[in-house]
Amino acid sequence: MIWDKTETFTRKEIKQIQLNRLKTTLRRVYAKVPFYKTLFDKLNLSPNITSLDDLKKFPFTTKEDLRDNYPFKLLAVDMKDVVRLHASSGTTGKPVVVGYTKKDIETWADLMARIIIQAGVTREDIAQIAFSYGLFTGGFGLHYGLEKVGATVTPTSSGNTIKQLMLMKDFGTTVLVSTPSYALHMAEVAKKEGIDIKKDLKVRLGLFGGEPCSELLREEIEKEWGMKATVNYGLTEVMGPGVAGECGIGKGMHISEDHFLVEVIDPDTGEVLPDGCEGELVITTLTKEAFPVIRYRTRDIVTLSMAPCKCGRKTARISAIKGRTDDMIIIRGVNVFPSQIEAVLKEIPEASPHYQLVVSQKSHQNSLEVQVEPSSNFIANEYSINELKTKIQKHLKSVLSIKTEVTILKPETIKRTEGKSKRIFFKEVKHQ
Ligand code: DLL
Repeated sequence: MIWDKTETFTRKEIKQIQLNRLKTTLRRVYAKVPFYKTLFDKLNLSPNITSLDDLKKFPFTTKEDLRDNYPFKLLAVDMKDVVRLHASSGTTGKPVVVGYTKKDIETWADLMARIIIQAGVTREDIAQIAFSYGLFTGGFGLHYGLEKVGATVTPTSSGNTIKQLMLMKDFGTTVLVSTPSYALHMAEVAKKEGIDIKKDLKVRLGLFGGEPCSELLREEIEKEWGMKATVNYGLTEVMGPGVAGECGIGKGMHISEDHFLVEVIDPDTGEVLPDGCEGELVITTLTKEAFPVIRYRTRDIVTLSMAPCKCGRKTARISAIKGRTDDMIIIRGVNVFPSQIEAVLKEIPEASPHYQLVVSQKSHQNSLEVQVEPSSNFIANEYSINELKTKIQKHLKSVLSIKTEVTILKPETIKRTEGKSKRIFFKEVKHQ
């Protein structure tokens, strides 16, 4: 089912809507947000554009710009029209604060409904939302969309896993909403509690997001839960969840292009790349009232495809997020993304999706240690552990062209999380 007919519009029709909305957005930010007025004036840019191509002339907005204007300086409406504030999950310093008008919240619900419907949710479903409800946008965003499509919502929020499982059983939950890593953690806890999730629970579908979901993680979740796992994407700065999501038929995540204009750029030069090239996703909001952003650099690495999908939608699709530009680690001159490590681990049946990366700086050079737990059916002894270590090391070398340390950890050594998982750790090593 398709929620909104604009999802099936031709490229020409989509572009026309984008152009009209972009013209309005640029004029609005110029008139209402001093940050953009100053920036455009400095660069001698008129907000009155004539084609979508003109957007390329405009500067990017970065996370630093958002932080510098903390908390409310980028709002394009009066505070009395702001009905909600959310903030991004920055671990250090001030967070990025975003505002929503009443209409923004309605748009959010509608865009979430598109994603929820395309993932396969119906009015018959009982959906448990195990995202936190708070400054994080995950809980509220999914909540609005699920209610809008008429599903029954259980807003359990994150944490208290045993209770989550009890409610799932008692309520007959059919849809799980969480980060993919939390879904896997729930499956582990269920096993310990003697719950057979495939038999005792009715969960048939997962809506996962907020962090990368590698194919290894997806397969493991689907195997453990006996469910279909779908992924959706978004970020606080442009709305929260609801930017893009999978339809379960074609590859990649459909973007609501009538609300978000996307570009893919070379993160080093800022040059706009042709479709199909890997680069950083840049988003311009086209309908946000309270907090519009122009050419926002997401730091997420994707490829973009304009090919129509078998599901009937003609909107552009982004690939799974390959990584973030700020998650990229450089090991002896080679760029390494966690997703590359995950792709290697997926090829090795004895490895589990539970891994972390430890980067140490030795003799002015970074070295990388991949710590990984074995899969649940792995029989550990000195010989098998060494063999697995060598196997992973060899695979990594062939993909990354660098030598890595590999450590096979005991099961359940890596900290499980109820929200987003942290994969990369830095270790200071004194220079010898
Ligand atoms: O994570 C919004 C969200 C909540 C999306 C729930 C989907 C579901 P932030 O906390 O601002 O917002 O974090 C945004 O998380 O730039 C990506 O790096 C990452 N991210 C979000 N969804 C995905 C995904 C929410 N499906 C940042 N795959 C983004 C990979 C994702 N990374």
